Amino acid sequence: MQAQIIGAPIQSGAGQPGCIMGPDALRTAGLVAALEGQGVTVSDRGNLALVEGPKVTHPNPVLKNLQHTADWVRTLRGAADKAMEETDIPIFIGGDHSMAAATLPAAANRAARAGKPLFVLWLDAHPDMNTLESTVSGNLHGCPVAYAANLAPFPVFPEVPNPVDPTRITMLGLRSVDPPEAEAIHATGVDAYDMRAIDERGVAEPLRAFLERVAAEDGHLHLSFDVDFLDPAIAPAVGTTVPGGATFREAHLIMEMVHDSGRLTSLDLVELNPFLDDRGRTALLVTDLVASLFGRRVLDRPNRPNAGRLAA
Ligand code: Z70
Ligand code: MN
Ligand code: MN
Ligand code: MN
Repeated sequence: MQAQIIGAPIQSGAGQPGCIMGPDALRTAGLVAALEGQGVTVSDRGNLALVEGPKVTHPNPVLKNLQHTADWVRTLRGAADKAMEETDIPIFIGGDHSMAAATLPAAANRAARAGKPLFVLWLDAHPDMNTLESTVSGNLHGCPVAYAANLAPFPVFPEVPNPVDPTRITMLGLRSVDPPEAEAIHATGVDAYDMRAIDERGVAEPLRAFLERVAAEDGHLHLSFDVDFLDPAIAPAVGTTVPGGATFREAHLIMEMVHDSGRLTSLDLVELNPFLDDRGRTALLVTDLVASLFGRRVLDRPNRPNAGRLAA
């Protein structure tokens, strides 16, 4: 299996700086070795350089870094559409979650070309379903799902020829949802599990049902992993920590189950803010999760590439 790594050092969609360092922190933590350790042939394409695009404006004055983020989304969209053509599994390392405004449409384009439905597994404390009108913070990383699913006009971003079907999105880990986002989840039929649902049902049951749907429809599967899905006690390197997140064991189990499904076709690793990390432990944890996602099993753990490095 081949994978490309595409670094997207974009931080203008988040509320505070630091995600610009995310791709390099993931490489420093051993991401390439973790993948190669699972037999993946990796081509690391380095970090993208921003290409400035057409001038964009929007009447909502609360929107932050609109031009810069729109330029990044356009730049990454081009690279993502290309990577989707070139490799089995593009791995987009960020960078804040506004990246998904490029990677989701690119994944949907590839699925459409293949004549398959696209499924999205969204692991995040947040649904990121605000529109350019509904956002209160003005941070564009809170908007990519609404854009990619074409829930509202986003004239500042490129056209979305193949909108993501909201009923084929499963969200796990939600615990910070704005009222318009909750409304959008219900109105569109996104399959969403907040932490209460996970406490009551665990992650395995809803995830198994989702993966069975993907298999039954012979779909593509894009996994978008926001580091704030994890509990801040184990993953402190995120700009907005939300208590009560996924545990180490829940996260690894999800990765193992997705691996075993054999369905993964593209991946985002987003919102890592190394400026806020503690001796690299969050970057190392994400790298470790990626190893599970690509097939490392519990009994292989003594051989894991990052065992005992940096983190105590
Ligand atoms: C809130 C907003 C958000 C992080 C996504 C939060 C958005 N719904 N924050 N990821 N870290 O600002 O729209
Ligand atoms: Mn997010
Ligand atoms: Mn989030
Ligand atoms: Mn494998």
